[in-house]
Amino acid sequence: MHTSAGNSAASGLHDALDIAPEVAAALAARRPVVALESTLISHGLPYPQSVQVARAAEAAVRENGAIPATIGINAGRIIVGLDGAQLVTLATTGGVMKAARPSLSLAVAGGGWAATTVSATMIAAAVAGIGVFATGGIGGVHRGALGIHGSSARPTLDISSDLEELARTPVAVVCAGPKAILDVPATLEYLETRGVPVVAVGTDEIPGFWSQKSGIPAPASVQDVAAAARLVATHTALGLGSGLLLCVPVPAADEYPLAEARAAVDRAIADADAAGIEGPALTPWLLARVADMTGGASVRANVALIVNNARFAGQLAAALAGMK
Ligand code: PSU
Ligand code: MN
Repeated sequence: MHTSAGNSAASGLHDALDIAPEVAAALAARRPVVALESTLISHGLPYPQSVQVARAAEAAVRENGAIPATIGINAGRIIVGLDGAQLVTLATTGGVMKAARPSLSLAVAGGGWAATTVSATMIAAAVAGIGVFATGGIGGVHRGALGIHGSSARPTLDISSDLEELARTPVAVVCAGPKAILDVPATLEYLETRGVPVVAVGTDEIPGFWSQKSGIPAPASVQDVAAAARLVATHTALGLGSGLLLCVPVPAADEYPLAEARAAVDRAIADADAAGIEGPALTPWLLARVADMTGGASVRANVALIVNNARFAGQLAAALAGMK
């Protein structure tokens, strides 16, 4: 429906999408589809793990009965359903832009390659008609965003646009919790204020991203994928307009232990403060620093949690399609 003036924004976005034929066919037939993001490929993980995880996440979605649609930007088009060669290009090309809501128009106008963060991926997924999306860990309130931290002399106010997007765009986002580099309690408070349900799956703690646990109670929990599907269907039926955050713990065998992760994060943040790293560069910088300090152990956990989230999202999309 692109007829009324009120839909002109969605219509403009829709006209910028190139939806892959397989994805378009699945959406037209109301078969399950899962959106996947591309910033974790281009900025979040080293090569070759970046390409491996992109492929493994798509395979996990398929194995659970849904069609994957990895989203990225090239030549002024928002591509919904990148092909294998495009995934490799995103992982191996220098200077790929990181596109979030504030930089989406810059990325489209720029004409080159850009990867989409959680916020930009949600925007494209919603306009394409995809209701389920899997990522690794969402962005959130950075430590030091709200007060003096480390060597920074002022609050940075660095709060990911992922949180605002969750408040305004109706997509169910599957993650392994907010990234452990963040102020997780402040991130949860922000999401509560902005009306976003945050729901842990099969646990009463917020999953700790690389670790199963965070030591922080979850605002709400569901037992399994069937209960998650009922909740997402209800949230959608109520028409509240917001997204919903489902937090699935990394499998026990693949986790990077919480105590070690905390120590590594504290050191990485001190290093980032000393080096003056800020803005969109901060999250990729911290992830890379922790990967170095842990000898790749954090990367192994990161890959595993992304694939596990894709698996869960595939099951969730399939369960939702079965309810219609
Ligand atoms: N999950 C990961 N690795 C990542 C990301 C998610 O396992 O790199 C990306 C997502 O694209 C998310 C972004 O939106 O990190 C957050 O960046 P920022 O803190 O600058 O908003
Ligand atoms: Mn930021």
